[in-house]
Amino acid sequence: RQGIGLRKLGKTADEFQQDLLSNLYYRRGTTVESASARDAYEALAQTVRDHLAERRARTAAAQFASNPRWVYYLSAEYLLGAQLEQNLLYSGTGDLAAEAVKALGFGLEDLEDLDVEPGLGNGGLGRLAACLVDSLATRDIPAVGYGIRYDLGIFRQVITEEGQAELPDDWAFHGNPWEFPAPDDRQAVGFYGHTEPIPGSTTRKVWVPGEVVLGEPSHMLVPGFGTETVNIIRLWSAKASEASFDLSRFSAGQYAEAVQEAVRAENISKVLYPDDSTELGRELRLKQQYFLVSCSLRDIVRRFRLRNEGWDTFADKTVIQLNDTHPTIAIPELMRLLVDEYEVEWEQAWEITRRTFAYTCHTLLPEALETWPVRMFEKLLPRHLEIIYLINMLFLREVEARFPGDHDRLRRMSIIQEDPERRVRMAHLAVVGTEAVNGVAELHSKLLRETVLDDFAALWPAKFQNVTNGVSPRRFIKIANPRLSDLITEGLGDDSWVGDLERLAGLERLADDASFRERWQAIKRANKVDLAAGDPDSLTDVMIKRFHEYKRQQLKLLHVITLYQRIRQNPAADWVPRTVLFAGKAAPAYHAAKDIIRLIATIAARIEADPVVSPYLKVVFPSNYNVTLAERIIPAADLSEQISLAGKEASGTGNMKLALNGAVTIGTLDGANIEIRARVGEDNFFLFGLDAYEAARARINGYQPRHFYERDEELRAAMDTLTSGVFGEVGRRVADSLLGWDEYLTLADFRSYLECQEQVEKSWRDPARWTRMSILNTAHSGFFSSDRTVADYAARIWRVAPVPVPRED
Ligand code: 26Q
Repeated sequence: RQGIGLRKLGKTADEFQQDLLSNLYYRRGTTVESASARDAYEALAQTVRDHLAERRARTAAAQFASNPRWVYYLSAEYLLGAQLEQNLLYSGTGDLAAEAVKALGFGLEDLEDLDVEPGLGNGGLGRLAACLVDSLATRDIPAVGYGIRYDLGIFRQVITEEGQAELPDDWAFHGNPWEFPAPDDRQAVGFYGHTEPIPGSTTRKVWVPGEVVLGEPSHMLVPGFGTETVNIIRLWSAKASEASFDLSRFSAGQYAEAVQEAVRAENISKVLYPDDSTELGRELRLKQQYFLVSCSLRDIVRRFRLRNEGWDTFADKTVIQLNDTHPTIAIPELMRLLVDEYEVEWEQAWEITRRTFAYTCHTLLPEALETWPVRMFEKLLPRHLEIIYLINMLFLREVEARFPGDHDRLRRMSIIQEDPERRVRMAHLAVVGTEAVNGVAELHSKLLRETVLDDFAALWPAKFQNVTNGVSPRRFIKIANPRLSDLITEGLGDDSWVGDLERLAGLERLADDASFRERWQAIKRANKVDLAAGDPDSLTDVMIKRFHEYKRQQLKLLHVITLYQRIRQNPAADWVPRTVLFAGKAAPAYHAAKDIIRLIATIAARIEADPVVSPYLKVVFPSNYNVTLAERIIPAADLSEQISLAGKEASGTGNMKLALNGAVTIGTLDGANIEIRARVGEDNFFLFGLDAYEAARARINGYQPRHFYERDEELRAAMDTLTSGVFGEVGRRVADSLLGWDEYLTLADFRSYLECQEQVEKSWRDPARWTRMSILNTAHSGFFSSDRTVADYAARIWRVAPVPVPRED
């Protein structure tokens, strides 16, 4: 097959134009004269996709030839964001494209509006997966991300009189131009059924599944920035097998029954669970998890076997990173494949498995640690339960040998929880079956070792690591904030900072340059004008994240109510005008979180209608927060609200995106806030509230929210307003929950927060000072690039090196 040359893709404006035109005619069957915006969009997407596909082909060849250790990232969620702009940037075809579509009578922006974001994730964890695969490709690391191709992504949020309502997100309605179907690589996944012993073997078993579902992969291209590498994420879609269509029932006119089994099978990848903490004990969720795991592991094993190497090299050629416990069944599944299907001895299989996996934990909330009822496991995955029991027995033997007679320790550490019902503890399985366990920020990793996983840290101290999260500088500055990007490039002399974010430190010297500061400030203002959320000269105060009580949107609301009351009492004073912007979704079944959304809408309307207060205070709630909206809000933010109760937010990544774009943080000593503050400097960060140890102690010492209510007049006034019912029943419910128990110590931190906000206003009144703080935040946030995060994983956990892809000749 040698000597066959590829027709080169257009590299000049004329050639690119030609390619675009070909796609318009031959793929869309449309003429230039009759092309709609959608025709133009589809033709452009095809043209850009071809550029990436060509690189992809070279990448696959180069990576296969180097026979590296592969990184496989397993994640139930990928929150990728819109693809067109990123792909234009990464393929270097942005300018060509702008010119070419202009000739068709369209602007690039019009076409970008048609580019739908695949919302295949809930929030932080899914977005982190997207940033990490971006940086893996940027660092030339051979990697595949595995996930689920949900037909319906995270729901579309609409705000009504009753608060949040949810609509289905049929993201691929118009088709998805960025996807490459690979039906030949489909896999069969078993569920239910029973196991049978194999005569003469104590460890091997035959699993006879009761149901078989097909997994069909398609991939999305993941280009690296400033490199030739194009990796992929492989997303599995559930398909009923032919046999599940009941032709005899159909012939008998029982149409619904005829397809019942097929519908059941295909429901597995129908919809993303819209919950970002717990969705207790749903069988379909466990099915999704096993579906992802089984398809992906068979694909990984298939790829390994292409080389005909012995199993003893499997872990040298494979590392599988588990994005939280959601894909943890991969541990017993690999054991099952090795022991039952490939007849590897249990001890060798266990060694391979442990050396292959690593686990990232993303929480500290005890209720967010996944457990599954043993009964459910037994029914759905009978063979996996047997394997888990065996793993647990051998593990507890190890514990017993180290801590003889310590029965309480055995009970605490067991993979099986006994009371009040028998459940499988996925985090314990993940720690036992992996070589490395990491938290996602310094404090988080430390608290993991000291609290939820303390027994495991005592047994295996070397297993526990920290890898602080990071974000993609391409998506969250270069693309989201073009004005600031251009100024940074000018200030630093070149644009190498986009792929080497620590270079932002060079901006430090410009923080004292008055003309640079003025340009910086003018850009913030222009971004606010674009966002059109409020007066561009007001302090734009943003809290953008999922709604959860621990994140404490309630605390921000108490601040708003207090400002409202202060302004009413003294309308003539010199108030700092503020626009408070909230955005985020609540899990549909999380009523307390939805109450808070409704309360925000109520208070926003009340302020809007008040002529005394509205000149100084505005509350806005743009609906349907997603990656695309984040890219518009973040560049316009002055103040970044990171006010979770210390010890609850594992890391946060929105905090990094905002700091990078020159928003100043007001925050607690929680998650990555601590590391942000250490880097940007105490003077450029507004700190308030209890620390994690003080918070834990307060709870132990019998914390009483009423104590704070009684001693703080303004707090009492704000709470009484809620209780009075002027903001409706929701106001009452929120107040009752705070006064009754206040799980997240909102009232305890209220005064400290308000005083800190006064410091914010003092700084804001001095624009030179504020702008200096803003510049220094950007200058010292280079550490929070996901390129650095990936470099950390590569060096300390994966032990992998880059495989550069040669340029096209
Ligand atoms: C689990 C079982 C059943 C149904 C849903 C889930 C589920 C789904 C999503 C549980 C958790 C999630 C997502 C969690 C998440 O986004 N965590 C965030 O991860 C970020 C990246 O590390 C951190 O920055 C945040 O601090 C953390 O909250």
